[in-house]
Amino acid sequence: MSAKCAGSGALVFSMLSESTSPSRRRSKAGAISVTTNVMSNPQIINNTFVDNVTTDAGGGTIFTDNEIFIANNIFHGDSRAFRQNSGAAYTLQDNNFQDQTVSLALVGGSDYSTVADLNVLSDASGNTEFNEGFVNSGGSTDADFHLSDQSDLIDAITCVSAPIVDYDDQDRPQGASCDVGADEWTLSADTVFIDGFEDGDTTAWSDISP
Ligand SMILES: [Ca+2]
Ligand SMILES: [Ca+2]
Repeated sequence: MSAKCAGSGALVFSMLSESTSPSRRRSKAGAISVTTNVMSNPQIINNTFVDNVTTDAGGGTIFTDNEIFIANNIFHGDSRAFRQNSGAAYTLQDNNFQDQTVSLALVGGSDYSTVADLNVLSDASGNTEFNEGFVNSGGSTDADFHLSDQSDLIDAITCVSAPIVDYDDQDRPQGASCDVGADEWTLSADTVFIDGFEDGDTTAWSDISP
């Protein structure tokens, strides 16, 4: 799991509206654009979005003119994760935000830059700003956006809205509850020591004899 998208078009969720220039629409939506009357209440649940920047100052990773339900997602490194347009009804629930360069969300014409401010809105709740603890959030060739055992997002949410399998086709939940994002964390089958000792990682071990 290492796909990243800079600029438009990781996934275009709907047809572009005839009244909106396609190029302008793509510049406003880093990943998903939802236009009016395309479908009833689309749901964006348990995804991991990384570096879906927009080229338009009024854009967001998700840009919507339509009612939308957004829950349990990771938004990392975007310019702005969510843009509500035209007063569209929305739900922002149990999403995690990190490293947005403009704001977390533009709602009702106002930018919200912290989850403390965002969660005051009646249609936003449980959103967090934890460190995701990705396996490797580095360069595009070696990035791995699975959760590591150090992630604060493991077992962080309920499973009420969550899909029953994760990105890896593993059952969800693993452990006590569901994880935020596309990956449900689990120990790999060949893991013996959680600190990676059997793979040669001795950093967690002391070389001082008792
Ligand atoms: Ca879990
Ligand atoms: Ca998994």
